[in-house]
Amino acid sequence: TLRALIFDVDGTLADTERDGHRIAFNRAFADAGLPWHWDVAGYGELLAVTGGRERLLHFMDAHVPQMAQAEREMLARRLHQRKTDHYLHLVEHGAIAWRPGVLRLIAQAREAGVALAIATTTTRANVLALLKHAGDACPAEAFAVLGAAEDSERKKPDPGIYFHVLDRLGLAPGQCIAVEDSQAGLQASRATGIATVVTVNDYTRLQDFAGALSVVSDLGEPTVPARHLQGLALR
Ligand code: XBP
Ligand code: MG
Repeated sequence: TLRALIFDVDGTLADTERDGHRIAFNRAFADAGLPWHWDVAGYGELLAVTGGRERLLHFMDAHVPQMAQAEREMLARRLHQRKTDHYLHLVEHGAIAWRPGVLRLIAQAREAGVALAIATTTTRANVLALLKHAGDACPAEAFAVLGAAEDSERKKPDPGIYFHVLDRLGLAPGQCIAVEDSQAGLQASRATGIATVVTVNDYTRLQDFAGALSVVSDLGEPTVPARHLQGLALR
């Protein structure tokens, strides 16, 4: 039986990348007087590298190859901190839209006594800010486990964060369903054996989702009375 739903954050709970992380990176670059600008399409390619700081280092490898390694890492850390400040500001000011159906599914799971968890590559502070902005619809306390960047040495597609969350839930993979939006996320969850629903977005819809339980355009809204849907989704 289903005991827990484990949600990815970026791209799954909310469309955080294009209007959130990307903008925040660009603001951090501008603050530092750097001529870098990540446009919407280019950022899609950079998303192949998971982790904001890692993504930035990857970009810097190509754009400032002459910079010494230690200096490059220091600059990346500084820019990423600044980027996080900007991201938190954007979230707090409502720049980020929650994806369709997410809050409904969360409410249904809570009603049905199915535990909720988070398994993300981004930081705990970013997740808490996002949840805080959702207000009563999705309080942080609704999640039995909140697994974030701080909880796994490696980022997705490494399954570390999912192993951490399973361990903290005290559940087996077969008792959970994961919800992810990307190939890297799916690879991470599948490596632990958790059945995974993929809810695609503009950045991920052409990726390879072999092994997914199902691939959907979004988590949608019920077109039948909620009581029927609840039986279907959570049996
Ligand atoms: C997606 C990511 C994150 C974000 C940026 O995370 O790869 O790194 O793009 O956030 P998710 P940070 O697992 O939630 O899909 O800058 O905090 O890394
Ligand atoms: Mg994601």
